[in-house]
Amino acid sequence: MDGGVLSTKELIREEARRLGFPTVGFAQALLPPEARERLDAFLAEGWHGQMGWMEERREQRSQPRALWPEVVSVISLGLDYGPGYDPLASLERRDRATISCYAQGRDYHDVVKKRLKQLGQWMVHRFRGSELKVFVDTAPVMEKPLAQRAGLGWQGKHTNLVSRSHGSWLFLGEIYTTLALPPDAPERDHCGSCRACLDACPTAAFPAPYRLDARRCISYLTIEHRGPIPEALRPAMGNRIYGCDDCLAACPWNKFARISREAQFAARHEVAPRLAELAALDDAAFRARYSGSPIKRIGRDRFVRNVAIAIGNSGDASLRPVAERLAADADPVVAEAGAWARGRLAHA
Ligand code: B12
Ligand code: SF4
Ligand code: SF4
Repeated sequence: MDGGVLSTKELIREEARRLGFPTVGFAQALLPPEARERLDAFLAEGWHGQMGWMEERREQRSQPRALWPEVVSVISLGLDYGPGYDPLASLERRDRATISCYAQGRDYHDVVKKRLKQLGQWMVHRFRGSELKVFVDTAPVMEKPLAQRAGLGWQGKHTNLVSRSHGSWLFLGEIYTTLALPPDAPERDHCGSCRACLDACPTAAFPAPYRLDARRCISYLTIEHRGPIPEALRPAMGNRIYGCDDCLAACPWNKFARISREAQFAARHEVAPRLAELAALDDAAFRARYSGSPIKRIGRDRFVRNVAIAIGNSGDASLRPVAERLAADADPVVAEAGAWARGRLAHA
């Protein structure tokens, strides 16, 4: 590689760090055929549940050049969100809600996208004639395999990217660029014989290591799944009302993770609010409370459906009147969950 190309890469890394991305890596815009095969297998099993959008644009998802033929290199960027508290501590406080630590602060989509755009503008200005596109989460991009190839970490047995310096607490974003940048060394798997994440899952959502049946995952059930949640899975949800951190928190590599310095990810409300308080939210109050948070996306009805299930799991007789009120909710899915909770609390 000539010095000019190397310095381009180092300049980008430096600017990315200045913008607050602690980890940055470079890869060719190519994914191996396994990425496509594994995506096909996941979809063929139906493990994506109601996430029908995963079936669309498979070609683009599994091959960067199918999404954008001009792309030459992929820059993977990670922003850490290590919590400054034990994310599982609230699981025992049964009159309270457990909300995933990724969703306690400002929506990472907005925070990461804004930074990616700033970096992109800087690159377009600095490297005239180059073009780029920025992505975080929602585009048809396989972010984890790309980040592994760029050396940010490896896909652990819980399927998420684990970093030696940030553990499991890392959001991912990418810049697809027409610049030819020398790739970094891919990270290798450091899971070894560990299986802590697999054993920690409350709903047994891993049919095998590295493979997730999303339909059983509490993150999917509370965020993506519309309509009533299958009854058999409700008891294991406990008081988790938005996302789930159990498999991530179990990972021994988190001991190297620092607490995130990102002020925007700091909790904006009480970390574990009272279920009774959340059950009382109407549409306007829900929107006001969760404006700018990822939670807003699921809407009041899906959110209160999840709260009703947590109430049913609370074993707390003082929440019976709350369950009673939810059973009469105008939304039929909330009402069904409320009636289920009322039944569960009848003998509490
Ligand atoms: C769909 C989706 C979900 C779904 C499905 C999750 C999943 N694992 O597929 C649901 C709603 C359940 C979900 C949950 C969560 N998600 Co999500 N999700 C995504 C999304 C949009 C696509 C992921 C995808 O392509 N899945 C399809 C499957 C086929 O791909 P895969 O998981 O990579 O599967 C691989 C393995 O199965 C592996 N494999 C299969 N067999 C074998 C065998 C061996 C030996 C090996 C080595 C590998 C292997 O190969 C496959 C391809 O790489 C990405 C964003 C994106 N665009 O990439 C975010 C993303 C993965 N989610 C993210 C987060 C933070 C979460 C949660 C932690 C949120 C929470 N706290 O509630 C949970 C974690 C649950 C979990 N254990 O995965 C982050 C993860 C960041 C990171 N460090 O990895 C991402 C990258 C978003 C982002 N931009 O930051 N998510
Ligand atoms: S997020 Fe929770 S439910 Fe989903 S796989 Fe991990 S531990 Fe299991
Ligand atoms: S908990 Fe263990 S098996 Fe799971 S991702 Fe971390 S190191 Fe790998």
